[in-house]
Amino acid sequence: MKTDELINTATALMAGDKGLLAMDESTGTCNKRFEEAGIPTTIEYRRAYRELIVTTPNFGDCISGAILYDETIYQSTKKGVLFIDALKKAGIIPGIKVDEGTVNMANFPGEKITEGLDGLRQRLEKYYDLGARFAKWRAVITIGEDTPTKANIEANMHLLARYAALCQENGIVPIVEPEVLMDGDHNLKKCQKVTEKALKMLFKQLEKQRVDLRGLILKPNMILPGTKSEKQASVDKVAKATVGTLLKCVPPSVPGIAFLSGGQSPELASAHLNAMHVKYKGKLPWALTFSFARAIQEPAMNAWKGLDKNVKVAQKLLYKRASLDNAARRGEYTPDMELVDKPLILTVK
Ligand code: 5MM
Repeated sequence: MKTDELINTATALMAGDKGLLAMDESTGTCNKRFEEAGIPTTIEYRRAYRELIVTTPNFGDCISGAILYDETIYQSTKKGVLFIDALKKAGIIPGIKVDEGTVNMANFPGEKITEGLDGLRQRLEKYYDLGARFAKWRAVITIGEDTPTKANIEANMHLLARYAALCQENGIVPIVEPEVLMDGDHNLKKCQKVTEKALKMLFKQLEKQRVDLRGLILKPNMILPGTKSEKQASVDKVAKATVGTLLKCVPPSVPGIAFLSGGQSPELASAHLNAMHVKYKGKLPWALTFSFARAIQEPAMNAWKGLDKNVKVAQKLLYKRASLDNAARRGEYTPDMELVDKPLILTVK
């Protein structure tokens, strides 16, 4: 195992106040977001949108790593620069989503299982040669009346651990993402209980598969009530429940935790991350940052609308969102920063 390389990559991904950008929407998800924003759902529009992202000026100030998707990793800017090279030039480590999405789990109605282990070793070798230094696999846990079942959690976490072992064999840092979905009317306690079960099972499976925790990053959900829950929780309560759960379940040898946003508004996702840092400054064994997709991209995608004339504004919005998340990681985010119109250069480098 290339232990030093894995540790160095994981450390670089967690550096300073930076975080990760998930830009790994599969074609179906990207098209769905485009439809909502009124953007044509063609391969060229997807390419142009990803070009807008990877050429955002000074994006490397705020973002340490960007997660690409198979379609995107082979694409280039109009000037012919491969996206992966544009990222590297900006000081951003390229990563790649390697799961092949979720399907219904046989015999377990309402539950999903992630596919993608077949041929993964060969795909990882190819992605490494292309320049990817980290990968991502997402498992989905659904809260319902009779779900999640133990069998679903166990099967998903086993797959995550097998994926992580293969990544490490190939010098690629695995991001393990067990996402407990926000869909439903469950309360915060239920989300906490399910997330705890999933994380405990995940680390059990990782140990069984002999995964080196020093060369891995966890991408969990925050602990939140379901989107349809009558009782929403305060920012402080979410921060406390989230960090409390992580402290219970995540060994200190894990170098970093990078949250997904899961459908929270960009503002709320920043506020939650910020509250965790304010409350637990200097008390956490791992780095705590963001790996958002929607909570970074949403304002920019809506402003772009698929038009060249909006590219600059969209890039400013991307930069602004990411730099606000940097501020959150420092525990310095305040909602009034949202009102500043121009992109914020908040980081003191
Ligand atoms: C970008 O969305 C990723 C999943 O895409 P597909 O469903 O199309 O495969 C997803 O894994 C994403 O990286 C994380 O969930 C974080 O995204 P959010 O929007 O929750 O921050």
